[in-house]
Amino acid sequence: MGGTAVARAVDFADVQGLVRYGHGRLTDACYLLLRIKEPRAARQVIAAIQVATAVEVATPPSTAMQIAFTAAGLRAFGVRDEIVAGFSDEFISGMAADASRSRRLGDAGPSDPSNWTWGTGDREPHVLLALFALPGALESLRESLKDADWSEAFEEIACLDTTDLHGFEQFGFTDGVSQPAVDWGRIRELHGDKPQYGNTIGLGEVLLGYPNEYGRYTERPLLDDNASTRDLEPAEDYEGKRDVGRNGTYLVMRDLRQDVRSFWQFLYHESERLGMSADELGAMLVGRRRNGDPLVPSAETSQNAFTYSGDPTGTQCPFAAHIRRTNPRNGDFPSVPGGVLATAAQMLGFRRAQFHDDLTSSTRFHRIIRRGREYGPALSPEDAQNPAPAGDPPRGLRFVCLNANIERQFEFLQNAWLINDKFNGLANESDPLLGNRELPSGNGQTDAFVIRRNGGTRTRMSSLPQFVSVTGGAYFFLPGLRALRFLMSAAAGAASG
Ligand code: N7H
Repeated sequence: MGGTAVARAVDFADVQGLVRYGHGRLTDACYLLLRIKEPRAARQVIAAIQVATAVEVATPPSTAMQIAFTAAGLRAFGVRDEIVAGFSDEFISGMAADASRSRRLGDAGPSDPSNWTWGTGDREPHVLLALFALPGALESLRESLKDADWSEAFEEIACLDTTDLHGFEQFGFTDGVSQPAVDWGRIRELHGDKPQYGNTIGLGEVLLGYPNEYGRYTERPLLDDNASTRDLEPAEDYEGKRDVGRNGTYLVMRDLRQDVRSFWQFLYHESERLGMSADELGAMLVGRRRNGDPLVPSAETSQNAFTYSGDPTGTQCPFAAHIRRTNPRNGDFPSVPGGVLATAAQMLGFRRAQFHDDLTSSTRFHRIIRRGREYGPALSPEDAQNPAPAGDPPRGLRFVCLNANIERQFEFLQNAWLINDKFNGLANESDPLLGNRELPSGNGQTDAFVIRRNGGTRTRMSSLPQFVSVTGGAYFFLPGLRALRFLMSAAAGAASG
């Protein structure tokens, strides 16, 4: 560190709106995936785009646009290698370019990148332009972009449409209940070594250029302070450096196709065998009922004020349930038996396992902000009983999440919590919604789901079908507005680093 860090307040005018707001009112949305044909024309188009900021306004706008770039996209714009090299390794190598990363993400079998409709080879996007609008206003927003320079600037790989399912996702469950609260005011003390569970995360878990939950600054490109970099914000942690990352975040996008018919057909069939309703069994797979209520008691005023500490045996909410995997909540549970060393081992993920322990590590280091949207026509559980007609349209989730450290947040969650068949001391179970049904090596099944009941009885289901497959994906950098202008300027190609 080149000096003492001086904390500065967040300039919301420099943060893209999507980080602070999900644009929920703007129910119509689409994602344009673009490749650059001509960098000069592309820069001009982007300079004319009014990127929505995180500033709170009295009258919310009727449309919003956000922009993000892959590492290949930054290079295609001519951004110098030294600058691109300052971003994280995962971002630079991309989601699908490396077989070992694909294996870690579980992108195998039907989800293998070779089957994706976008995200690899010449279908790897350079630019993501996310458009949001009030009902009926999306088409004119799209058209407004397409002036003479547009077709010179870009090749459009895909326009990913979305569907407003009024707060539900395609399997029929309430969506968007739990999000971490971001410490925008920077009032929280950040200590990597103190176990604590809470829903608030440090700003540096989302935005680059601020301290994260370890109290450290995440790596990002820092440039010498000179005339060409003067418009960038100064780095807080290095005197004399300007910060390309400040107020930016990584945006992870995964196109997830959901087989709603096989999901409900499985639930109806199995629930009858087990003497419960399909809704009850579905709630066990998710960890919440369809109305969003969690399976463990929560405060009356909130569907999100709970931990799993009152359910150490997984009899209320199965250990493998989707929301218990994706946010185990007890990871920081302060009273790990065995004192300080055992607590530290627990936090680091070394402590082997009683059933009720979170085998993993501290939850607060692995939170993400979810900003996805559904696509395809809705299908009710009743209609899902019918076989698919010819030409049944695809449906699913355009999963989007924001985080400052892709490896420690999204990738950890996907690998250690979602697809890991030993999560929480389980065996042969992966995430019941999203997990693959066999190990990436092909040597073993991960298609089980176990329900534990009071008194120690267990009901084991096997042969869970694969309900979700990946059809595309990429890692993007969603810059702050100053950094956006800088990256699009000639200076990013010529400035000294
Ligand atoms: Fe998940 N689903 O419909 O069942 N998810 N998710 N997810 N998910 C959540 O809180 C779903 C996916 C998380 O804090 C709910 O919004 C489906 C990926 C996290 O308690 C429901 C797909 C990843 C949470 C679903 C899908 C995550 C969460 C409960 C794919 C990360 C918050 C409602 C098609 C890599 C957990 C809510 C918490 C909640 C569903 C994907 C993560 C209903 C269908 C890929 C962190």
